[in-house]
Parts: sequence; C-alpha cells; structure tokens
Amino acid sequence: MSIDQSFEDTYRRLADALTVTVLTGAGVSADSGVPTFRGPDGLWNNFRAEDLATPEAFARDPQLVWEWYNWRRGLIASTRPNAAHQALARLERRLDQRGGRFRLITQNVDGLHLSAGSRRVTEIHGNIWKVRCTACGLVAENRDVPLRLLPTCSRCRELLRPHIVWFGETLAAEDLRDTYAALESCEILLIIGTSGIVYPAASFAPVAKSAGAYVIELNLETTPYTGVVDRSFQGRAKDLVPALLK
Ligand code: BV8
Ligand code: ZN
Repeated sequence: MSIDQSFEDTYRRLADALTVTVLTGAGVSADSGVPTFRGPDGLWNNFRAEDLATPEAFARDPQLVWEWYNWRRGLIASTRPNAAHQALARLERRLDQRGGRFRLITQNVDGLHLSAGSRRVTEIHGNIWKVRCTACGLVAENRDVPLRLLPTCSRCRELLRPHIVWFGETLAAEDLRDTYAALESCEILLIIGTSGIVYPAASFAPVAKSAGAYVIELNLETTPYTGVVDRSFQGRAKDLVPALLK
C-alpha cells in the first residue's frame, strides 16, 4: 500500500469508528512551544530527572524542585492549544453526536487538551496547575505565575507539592481504571507524540492491540511502538492530526 493509500485507509477507519481512545505525549504540545522531555531540545538535556521529578528530590530540596516547576508554569502559561489539540476536541464532539465513545489519555501535565475543549481527559501524570498538600492530601487548582515559594496548604499549613506523578510513584488507581477500560474497549487507539519509554504508558499499545484495537501512531520519528502498531505516520502533530480527522 502506498503512503497515500495508507493515509486514506486510516482516515476512513477513523471517520467510521465509534469508539476511539487517544494517548498523547509531549510531542502534541511541542507545536504549541512546550518543551519535550527527550530529544535534542528536551528538558532532560539540561536537567536530571532524578534531581527534579522524584519524591526523593522534593524531600531533599523542595525549593529547587518548585523553582523548576515555576519556570515551567511560566513557559506553559504563555502557550495555547494548537491544531492537533483542537482536532481532538472536535473528534470528541463528533463522537458524542453520533453516540460513540471517546477517551483521551495524556501524559502531559500542561492542561492544553482541557483548554482546547476536550472533556473526557485522563491526565495520568497529573496537572501542573494543581497543587497537593504533602500532609493532608488536599488538591487545589493554583494558576499563580510565579507561585510564591514555598507554598503551604490553606487547610493545615503544611508544605504543598505539584499534583504531578513523579518517577517511582504510582499513578492514581481511578485514572488507571479509566485508562485500562478505554484501552480494552476501543476500536482504534491513536498514539500521538510520545517516545513510548515511560511506564506504564509504554505498555498501553500492546494492551489495546491484544484487546483487538487497530493502533495508529503519529510521531516526528519512529519509536518503540512503530514495529508494534498497525499504521505509523511520521510528521508534526499539528499537521497530521487535523488531516486525519478533518
Ligand atoms: C510507576 C512528570 C509503578 C514530571 C514524568 C525500568 C524499566 C521499566 C520501568 C521502570 C524502570 N525504571 C523505572 C521504571 C518506572 C518508571 C519508568 O518508566 N521509567 C522509564 C524512564 C524507564 N515509571 C514510573 O516510575 C511511573 N510509575 O511505574 O509506578 C511503580 C512505582 C514504584 C515502584 C515500582 C512500580 C511514573 C512515571 C511518571 C513519569 N512522570 N514526569 C513533569 O512533567 O513534571 S515523565 C515524563 O515522561 C513526562 O510526564 C512525559 O509525559 C513522560 C513521557 O514522555 P513523552 O511524553 O513521551 O515525551 P518525550 O519527550 O519522551 O517524547 C516526545 C515525543 O514526541 C518524541 O517521540 C518525539 O519524536 C515526538 N515529537 C516531538 N515533536 C513532535 C513530536 N511528535 C509529533 N509532532 C511533533 N511536533
Ligand atoms: Zn493540608
């Protein structure tokens, strides 16, 4: 099958499907100007994950970790959803109107899918605009840029942390339940802009495939998913996603 035929075939499948699950990673927000984690301009080239995105790092130096999140909050505050986020929000509305089912699972913490109007979103790694109390667990929205350091809980005055899942922490049970239900029941899994190396998200494609889903990958590059999926297209999310969903 030529690339054009393959694109046309994928476009048709997406247009006909009633149950679609989408998994996104940093690549979908790269076109909005949010830095990715890996790759030539990735965050982990300048920062070590274990110095900043682990519970041990926060226990050691909460000021340093909060400064990093303040810097990222500043970057993200000036960004807007791009054509890929918007096309996914339109797909959800289209499926709603046709009595279909949609679930967007994102590893991104930037909140741009919600800003674009997506509603059935599971943010499996949390959200940078939420804070959580390290003592009483209260979760609250906080959009201050910069956030005054060190922030404390309105209820118990103890230290707040970002409401984000760090390396070595488990994902919320409810998020995992919704995620696996969506993976195991979809006709199509669309994977967009993720390097496919962070678990458990790295295992989602095989889960959906074993349950019978048709799996499509959109990415600038090939990834560990590429050999496993049914179709893989290389290009920018902001171009590929609207073209496949128009
Ligand atoms: C857990 C939040 C159970 C911070 C993040 C060894 C083997 C297997 C597993 C492990 C292991 N050692 C440790 C683990 C577990 C670990 C893990 O997977 N580590 C990896 C690195 C091996 N996982 C965990 O700890 C998870 N929890 O497993 O719980 C447990 C717990 C304890 C003990 C036992 C079991 C928790 C993971 C939490 C991760 N949190 N950070 C923050 O954001 O502030 S990770 C970070 O990576 C981000 O959240 C990010 O979302 C995530 C995934 O990255 P991607 O989104 O894929 O981004 P990346 O930059 O990598 O790639 C971008 C892609 O986009 C590229 O492919 C690029 O080509 C593409 N792209 C770029 N531009 C575009 C584009 N595509 C299209 N268009 C473009 N324009
Ligand atoms: Zn508290």
